[in-house]
Amino acid sequence: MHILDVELITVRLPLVSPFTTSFSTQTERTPLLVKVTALEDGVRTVGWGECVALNDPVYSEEYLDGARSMLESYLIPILFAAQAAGTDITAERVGHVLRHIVGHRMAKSALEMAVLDAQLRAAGRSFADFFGATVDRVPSGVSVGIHESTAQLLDAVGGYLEQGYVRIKLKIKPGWDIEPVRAVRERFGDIPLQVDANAAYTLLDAPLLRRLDAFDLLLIEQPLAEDDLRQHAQLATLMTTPMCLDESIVSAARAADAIAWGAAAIINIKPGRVGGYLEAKRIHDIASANGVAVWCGGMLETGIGRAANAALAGMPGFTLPGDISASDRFYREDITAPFVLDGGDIAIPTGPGLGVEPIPEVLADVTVHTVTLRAS
Ligand code: OSB
Ligand code: MG
Repeated sequence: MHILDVELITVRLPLVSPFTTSFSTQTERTPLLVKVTALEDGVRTVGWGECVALNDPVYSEEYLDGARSMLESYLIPILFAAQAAGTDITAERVGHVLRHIVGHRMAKSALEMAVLDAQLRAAGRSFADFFGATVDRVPSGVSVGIHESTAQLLDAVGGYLEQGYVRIKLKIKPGWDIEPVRAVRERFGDIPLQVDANAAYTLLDAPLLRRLDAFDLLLIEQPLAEDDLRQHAQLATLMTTPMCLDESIVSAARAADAIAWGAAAIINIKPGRVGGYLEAKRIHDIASANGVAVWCGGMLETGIGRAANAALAGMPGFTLPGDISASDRFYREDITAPFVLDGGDIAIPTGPGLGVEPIPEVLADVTVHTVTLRAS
């Protein structure tokens, strides 16, 4: 494929309600879209990527302005230079071409995703087909933020259950853990329930965290810091609740280590966090080979990222419901045709590439910044 230009489109979308985690409260989302225009056998093709970096470096070290700068100053010029030197650009080659840039996985992921979309659209092939998805719909879970009171939390959870979400994930932090979990269990009984601490605890909190074992949770996600693989392994021996890692799993190599060391019984796969959909697929394969369940996490994606995540989650190792909720979980109006809940499931798009694209008028309305880089 020959890339003609890459557009970096920053959009701003208000959230339907504030989303609070142990690290921040978000009231809006500012995703960075990557639009690649290319020629495949002389025919024009367009591909879309979505960068999941948050505005601030509070979930990982990446952040919106840094990711945009990285793409603009390094990743896209490096890709153009490789192309000028004779490399036929394919998604499979993007990671290799960018290998000398350390880190910046969310930025790399967005560029690789856009190239993959362009390439699959040109081939008339869907993301689901590319991943080898074995289902046409995926069960939908919802991530429920920290609320100001237990009563408000119970209202929110009740609303999601009424809409048909098949699994509830509660965000927890010190001071908002045992009691909200107990309250949700008492009110809603035996629902599939899990918690996510976003690295808010230390191993010294083990006695407190062990009290969560009483609530028969599906898993506890990332209780300790990103770098604490050994300490997660130790905590796992102290708790019966299965240990799931999110922030810690930044690559297939790290996933292999976490599994070998007993730090992860379950893995949350987020393509942006691990550097792209190809690396995400490798983590799925490693986990499956080791009998470790995976599920697809979320980063409040627009319909662009949501489409790709749904396709990925169609792979057979994704045996737990993901954080792939309907568009209206976060947005009144998505930039693509909305993803909707259907009997607790989200349908995987079937068209070429992502199978969805931004609606031009909607995109124009929410775009706050655009920059275009052209191949020489
Ligand atoms: O830890 O899974 C997380 C959102 C932003 C950053 C980190 C996380 C989350 C979520 C939301 O839990 C998942 C979603 O997109 O529905
Ligand atoms: Mg998480």
